[in-house]
Amino acid sequence: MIKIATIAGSDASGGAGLEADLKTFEEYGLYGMAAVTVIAAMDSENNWAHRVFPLEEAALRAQLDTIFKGVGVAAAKSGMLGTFYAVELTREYIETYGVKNYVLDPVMVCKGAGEALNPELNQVLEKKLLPLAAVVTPNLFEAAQLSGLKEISTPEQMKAAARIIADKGARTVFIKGGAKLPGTATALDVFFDGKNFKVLEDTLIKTAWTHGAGCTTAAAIAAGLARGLSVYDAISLA
Ligand code: PXL
Repeated sequence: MIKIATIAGSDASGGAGLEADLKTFEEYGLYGMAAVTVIAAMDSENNWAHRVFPLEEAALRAQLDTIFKGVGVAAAKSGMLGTFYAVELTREYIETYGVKNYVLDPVMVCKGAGEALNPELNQVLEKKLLPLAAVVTPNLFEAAQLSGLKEISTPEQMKAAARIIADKGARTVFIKGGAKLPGTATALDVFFDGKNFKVLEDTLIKTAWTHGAGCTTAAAIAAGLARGLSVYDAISLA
């Protein structure tokens, strides 16, 4: 079977994180593996705010060793990393094992949280992981963080951000506007491979059930790459 791994947080609710990734890998008929970086849960005593419990460094390294040294992968994705050592270990394993099909989901915020999880950590992620990424999949908030642009509220601004992020090293940038672009009548995302832009538009589905949409999208892109699709086809199918 074709093998694929996620380096991500566990979301006890099953909607996002590695649970969403593994379900997505299964839909693509792949053999999925997971290295847990943090355990995320929602606090019933505090308006269901997210609580994040990082795993210790040795536990993460042991999992990465099992996956990359022991089994091997056709593709990998990373999601919520949560600590500086998780960023550094991800860099080390993706680089050491020459993983070309690496999708970086630069998780910086959870839906409803509103604020960046940790700005310093985001800078390290940008420096160490962007240059290794076959595809990086920021939402509008993450695209603003990665590009340094203050506001991204039009397709033109999405394109400007994509160009800046590509210049920082990612081979392909896929910015998810989704339903978030102000005044949008469609779900609108922007693809940029360093040369060509493509705007992907589809019907906007009005729903509150969007928890984990970003994780699922990035997992589906990685799964498409593992199956041998071109980057554009993997993104478009995702
Ligand atoms: O959707 C972002 C996200 C990623 N990873 C984990 C999460 C969440 C949001 O809840 O819990 C583990």
